Amino acid sequence: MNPPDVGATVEAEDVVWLRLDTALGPVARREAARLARRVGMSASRVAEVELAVTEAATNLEKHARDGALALRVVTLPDRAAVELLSLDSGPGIQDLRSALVDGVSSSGTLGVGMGAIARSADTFDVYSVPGSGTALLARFWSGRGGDEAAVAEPAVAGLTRPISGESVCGDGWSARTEMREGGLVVTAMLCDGLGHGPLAALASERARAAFRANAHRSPEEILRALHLQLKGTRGAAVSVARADFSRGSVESCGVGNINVCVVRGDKRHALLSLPGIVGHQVPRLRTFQGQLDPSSVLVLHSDGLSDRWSPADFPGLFRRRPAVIAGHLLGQAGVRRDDAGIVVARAVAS
Ligand SMILES: [Mn+2]
Repeated sequence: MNPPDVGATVEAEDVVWLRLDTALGPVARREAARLARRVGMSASRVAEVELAVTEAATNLEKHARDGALALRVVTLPDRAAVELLSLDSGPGIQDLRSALVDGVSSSGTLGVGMGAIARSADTFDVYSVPGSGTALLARFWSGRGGDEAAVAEPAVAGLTRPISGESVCGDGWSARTEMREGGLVVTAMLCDGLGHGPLAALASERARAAFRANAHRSPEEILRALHLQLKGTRGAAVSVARADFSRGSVESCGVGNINVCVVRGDKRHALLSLPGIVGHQVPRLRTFQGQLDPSSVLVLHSDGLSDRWSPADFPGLFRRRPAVIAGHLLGQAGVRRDDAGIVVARAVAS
């Protein structure tokens, strides 16, 4: 089955980030209910989402050293979901299997209540490294009802988080997935607007609009269009990468400091970008090529994530869902002193 985002421009609206503090439970519950109602869920489904999010919040409060919940609406052409990510930096879950069975979890593990979240979510996934941290994904589609396509996994996921103290994020992303000659092709754009706050966010918003209008072109042509559209803004670092999973090729065109890489096995292969500021001054553009295999993962991230991560630090992570990979990397490598943005794509077997 094709991923459900084929033929669609994939974006997610602003993420509500809730840091671990004393009022996490009630605030998370309220935000979850607001988003669930917005996508048209029934009252009973809203209640289930509220309950699951409250469980996740309680888990963080009781057991995590540091962490946050991210809540947002994810939209496909014909449906929408509320998505929850719970990200923490430890201590990790020693025994995931028993954590998922209610009543079996020993007290003092993060897993208490996780079984309830798993049962009510349409998609549930948890990745945990004992000693370092956990990423939990729960997705609740509106209009659920045994529809297999409704629970299939999108091939691409992006996530942004504003610098501490800001509510808007200057990093923005957009992606388009399509089938070409039977193979999955993902085109992804990540934009880091200079500085932070509303003016940086405006540059990213322009970049997203220009991407939507030009996503069928080559990465280099897309970047050229973005450069024109960002004139008069603060400017930005931008990369556009296209991964063709059946041909085994990736091409990338970028200006400024966006990290683009392909993870294959335990290795990370970087694709270069050029110096400059999109919207102000760009050099003669160049496209860089790389190789993919069907299980490779394409990652784009801004300098709001440390560059010093290695796939070997996260055993098994790059075989997980794109949203889990994006969430865990941002949670583990993200910095608080800058806007952070990441986009992850892989050809998920579904
Ligand atoms: Mn930045």
